[in-house]
Amino acid sequence: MQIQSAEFKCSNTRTEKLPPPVLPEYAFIGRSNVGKSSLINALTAKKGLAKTSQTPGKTQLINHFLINENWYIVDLPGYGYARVSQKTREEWERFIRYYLRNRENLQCVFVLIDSRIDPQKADLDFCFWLGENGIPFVLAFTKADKQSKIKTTHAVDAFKKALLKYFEEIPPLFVTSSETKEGREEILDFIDGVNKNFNPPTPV
Ligand SMILES: Nc1nc2c(ncn2[C@@H]2O[C@H](COP(=O)(O)OP(=O)(O)OP(=O)(O)O)[C@@H](O)[C@H]2O)c(=O)[nH]1
Ligand SMILES: [Mg+2]
Repeated sequence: MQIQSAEFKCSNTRTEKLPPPVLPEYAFIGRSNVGKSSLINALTAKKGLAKTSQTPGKTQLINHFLINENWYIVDLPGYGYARVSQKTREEWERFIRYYLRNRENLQCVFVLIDSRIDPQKADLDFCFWLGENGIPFVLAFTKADKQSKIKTTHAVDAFKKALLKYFEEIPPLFVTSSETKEGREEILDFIDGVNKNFNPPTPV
């Protein structure tokens, strides 16, 4: 898929104010600083589209980006960010989980995993929660440019192994780098395929 246009649409802290659910939507989520906003910028080839930062916890809202005027990417706040109050963290969590369970045009969640680290409980728990709730997801391993291919392969295999303790099948997975654009074409092709099967909700 070619990207013709990518524009910021809106930021929200309330699910009632989200855009009408008439276009296919893909949410990007993962631990703080994993590279969600950077991957969104790499996919859309628009550097400053989603705000990135070396300081974890940069994205604190649900941000909608309209791509090619016919689908949405959603940048979500990172989970497991320790430097906000317990109360704030719980509020984010509730809001994000509510959004993920109820958003009718949500086609698939991209769970981003840092390819440089061992399987983390927070990531596995989140995948299990998605599975339990029947929310389709894929995995995107980030920052692959920061280490050798063999190390990335080991990290991916370790994560798959951990998932297979609970799941019978491994969801589609992508190895990515926002620096080298590795994985970009594959992700865009995947989204293109899903978009083609999207049926907008019938108006009541
Ligand atoms: N080398 C390299 N650095 C990356 C890559 N992706 C992200 N980074 C860096 O990692 C840091 C965090 O990236 P963000 O995209 O802001 O991460 P995020 O997941 O959106 O973070 P929060 O919004 O705070 O949860 C930034 O310094 C990025 O430049 C990558 O693929 N390769
Ligand atoms: Mg971010």
